[in-house]
Amino acid sequence: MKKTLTQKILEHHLVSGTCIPGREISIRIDQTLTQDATGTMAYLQFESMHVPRVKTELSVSYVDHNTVQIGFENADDHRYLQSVAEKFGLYFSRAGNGICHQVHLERFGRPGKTLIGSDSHTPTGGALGMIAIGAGGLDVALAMAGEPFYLTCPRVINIHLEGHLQPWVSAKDIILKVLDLFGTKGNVGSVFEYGGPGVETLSVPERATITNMGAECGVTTSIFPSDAMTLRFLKAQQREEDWLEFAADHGAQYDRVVEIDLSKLEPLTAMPHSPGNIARIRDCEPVPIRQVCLGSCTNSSYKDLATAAKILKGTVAHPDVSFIIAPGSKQVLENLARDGYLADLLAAGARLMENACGFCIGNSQSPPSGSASLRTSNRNFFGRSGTRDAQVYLASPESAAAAVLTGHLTDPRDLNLPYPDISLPERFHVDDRLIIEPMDPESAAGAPIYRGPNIGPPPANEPLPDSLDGIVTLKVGDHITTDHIIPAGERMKYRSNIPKYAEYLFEIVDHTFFRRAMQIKESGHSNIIVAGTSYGQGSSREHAAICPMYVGVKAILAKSFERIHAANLINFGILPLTFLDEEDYDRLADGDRLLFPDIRSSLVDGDRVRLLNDTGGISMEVAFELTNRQKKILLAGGVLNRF
Ligand code: MIC
Ligand code: SF4
Repeated sequence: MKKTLTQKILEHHLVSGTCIPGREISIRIDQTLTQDATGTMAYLQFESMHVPRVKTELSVSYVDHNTVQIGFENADDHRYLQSVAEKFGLYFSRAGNGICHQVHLERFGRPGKTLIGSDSHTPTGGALGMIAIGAGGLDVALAMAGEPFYLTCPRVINIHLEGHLQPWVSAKDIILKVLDLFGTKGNVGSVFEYGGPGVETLSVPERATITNMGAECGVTTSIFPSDAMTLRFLKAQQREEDWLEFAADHGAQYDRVVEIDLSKLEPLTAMPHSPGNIARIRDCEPVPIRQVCLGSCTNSSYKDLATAAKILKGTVAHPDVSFIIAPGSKQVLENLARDGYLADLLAAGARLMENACGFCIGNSQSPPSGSASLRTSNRNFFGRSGTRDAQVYLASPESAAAAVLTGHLTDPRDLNLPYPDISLPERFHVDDRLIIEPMDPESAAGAPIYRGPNIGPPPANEPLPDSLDGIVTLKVGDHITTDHIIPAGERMKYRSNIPKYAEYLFEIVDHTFFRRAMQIKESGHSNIIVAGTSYGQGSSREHAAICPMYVGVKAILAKSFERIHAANLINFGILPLTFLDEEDYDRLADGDRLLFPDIRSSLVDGDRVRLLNDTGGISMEVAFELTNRQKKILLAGGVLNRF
């Protein structure tokens, strides 16, 4: 049988199950990555598994999210992470070396391998022809302990690229077009596999912009074939020995084929407040832009920044625009500096940030109140920038440079400048001295682990009780993102301190949530959250499950869930329940008392459970969409209990 690239890699790594779309399978994981904001918890969980050394081919711990050090918390976390990496056999990428996805692409990713990472943009690695999936930290900890990774065998959608991009249109516009076609929901359980003659016109970093933002569509991952372009990239990284040709068989069957003619694309933007809210820049109002941010883990490669540098050479940013740059890695920054592009950017007024997540996660550089910010990053959710009433637009580096010059949303073709052709270096200047290698097993045995006061214990849960007596602590609508559930930004330094971090649960939705939830818990009731569609979209942040668990949330009743978040809820023993009849959502209100008389036995025996709304005097049936393995985890009160 002719196979897709996805099938080939999955089947090669299959541990259990059959690769039939919709069925649960488990696969062997070759590589893992973590970043500091999810990593501390992942390693605390790994430690509690008592495995002396990681069992993967390669595991890397990155520090890129919480790099601003006001107070001791982040510094404590970094020190803990470094000591854990050295001891348990991981590579450690120090703060300053760059953002996990960009660095992993440059230095570690390999065609044909499997990678899971505790960050939702891990699929960036798919640009190298690997299966790279975002997961919760606990799943990554299990993979490091040698356990397989469970997923729903995906449907494979072929995105067939024809033609080639016109000047001023770039990779960002391709993925914005994909977002326009597929939207941000309804794609759970699919993989986007790119093919067609347009593929060979795209370099690996351009492919990475596309695979990175596939996460915004909610797909399991995105993947490109490994071809001559991949070899070229690996050669430039001085690691051509890692290359392997990998492609789908001719005539492979896809669940769906969607064609995009690259020659017809135009500069696009994702308007506030969703990456799926796509328009042609030409059709938009010329909104005044007060801030332009170039970089993050999307569009932060050498070519992205060099292109902007060439457009801006000899000019200076519009007086109303604050122009921020955050290169994806130290390698990008060093090469830009060596080739003169950095000087051009600085001369144009660029404010150089660390090679870290920074502005993307609202950790710094929040825009002025009520203003619009144009960013090349991947998310523009409400409140994420750190300024609640800011409007964030997402666009390409070309469009970003245009806004730097004009001070408003501008189609870069209207600049009437020659299009800057950037030739990529044959070989990048590569210096890996900010990556610390693991210790040899003998020295590692006696090596200490540093635990400053910000490092708490991993949180614990009890097994599922026979019945639940709960209160609806909060009822929310559709598209609740993990940014709504537990904010990042300045709160993120409490990632390794759950009791403190939990105080900020649902802060931007209802700041009284934490107090109410704790009162309900203390009164002996469970907390229950009622939600609309796509609950938990947006990130792999398992704190969006751990913190609710800590305050006593036992179930979420929603119209639908996002993949990574549903897996995280199960991992931490919170029941993800879906309405059988969506109209039942309207029959529940804040403060209602809900009784699930036989929750444990219903879970053991079937796919449904009856609940009584004691306040409204009605009852209804809701569904578990769970495998037997997931049921066992829930009965135990989470994966750690079961492990
Ligand atoms: C994000 O982009 O929202 C993050 C911060 O990278 C998250 C991970 C986290 O919250 O630590 C993600 O995308 O998974
Ligand atoms: Fe970091 Fe932003 Fe990328 Fe998340 S999306 S990994 S916060 S740069």
